[in-house]
Amino acid sequence: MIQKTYVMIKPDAVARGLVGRIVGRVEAVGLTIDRMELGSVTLEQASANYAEHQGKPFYDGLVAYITSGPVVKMQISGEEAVPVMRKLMGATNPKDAAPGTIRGDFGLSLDANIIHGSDSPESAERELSIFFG
Ligand code: IDP
Ligand code: MG
Repeated sequence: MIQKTYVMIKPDAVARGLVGRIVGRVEAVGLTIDRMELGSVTLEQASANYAEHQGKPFYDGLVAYITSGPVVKMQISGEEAVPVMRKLMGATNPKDAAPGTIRGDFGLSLDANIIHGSDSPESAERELSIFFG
């Protein structure tokens, strides 16, 4: 089934000059970039995107980090785009992410883990509206 997903290259990856290599991997698996924008994340967008994590010990740090510098926001579509993107990203903690995945190859730590991707078609719809209206 053709799906849409929200993908965001996080501030550490933009600062480290990894945007081109990450976008190249998305294109290489045949997904389509419908929309792509460099910009910052507002506090409102960060708290809406990470609402499920409110109250957890890492929440404040996560919001501070994602609003700390420019990110690349993308709408990506294609066959099974949500799980395909999650597989391409790798496990949340770069230490557990397999080599060949984006987090496995570029991630430095659990908080600076390079990339965000929606975890379901329902999350994708919610996140795309948070970031693209
Ligand atoms: P996901 O990004 O793979 O979907 P989530 O569990 O939804 O992972 O967590 C959202 C983000 O919060 C992660 O990408 C990571 O940057 C951060 N995070 C998750 N768990 C922890 C933690 O235990 N400590 C610090 N940061 C965390
Ligand atoms: Mg998540």
